Amino acid sequence: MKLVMAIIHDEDAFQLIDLLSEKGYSVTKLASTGGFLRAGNTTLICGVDETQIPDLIETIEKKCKARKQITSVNSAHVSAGEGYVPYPIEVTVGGATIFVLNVEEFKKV
Ligand code: 2BA
Repeated sequence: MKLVMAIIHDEDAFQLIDLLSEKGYSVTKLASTGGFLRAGNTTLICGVDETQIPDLIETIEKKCKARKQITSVNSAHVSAGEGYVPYPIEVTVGGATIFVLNVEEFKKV
């Protein structure tokens, strides 16, 4: 058995969960926060048989779009005595960041 963790955009979450449920996958949605943007995102966890991994990843790819987001970083201007001056940068987020982990044991009691 494998555990798939997919970090996705909040806006893609419910459409993807609907499609995964239609296909018979069990899925858990966690509210998460990206360390870089400090913005909310969604982490889905899904325990599946190894043979289901290609279909699961294809389904995630189908529903999760890449998006451009603007964030600000601080630039030091110490010599000018101005402290830190924030300036905007554009980053591409997603479609999805996917981890596939081995599951040692799976039980429902
Ligand atoms: P965030 O950490 O908020 O990152 C959002 C986007 O910012 C990233 O998109 C990437 O384009 C950019 N980014 C992240 N760290 C950066 C850095 N140190 N310098 C410059 N740009 C940086 P994605 O790569 O698509 O990641 C989307 C979200 O997936 C991340 O949100 C994070 O929550 C998660 N993630 C991505 N890679 C991960 C990893 N290796 N381990 C754990 N979580 C990860």
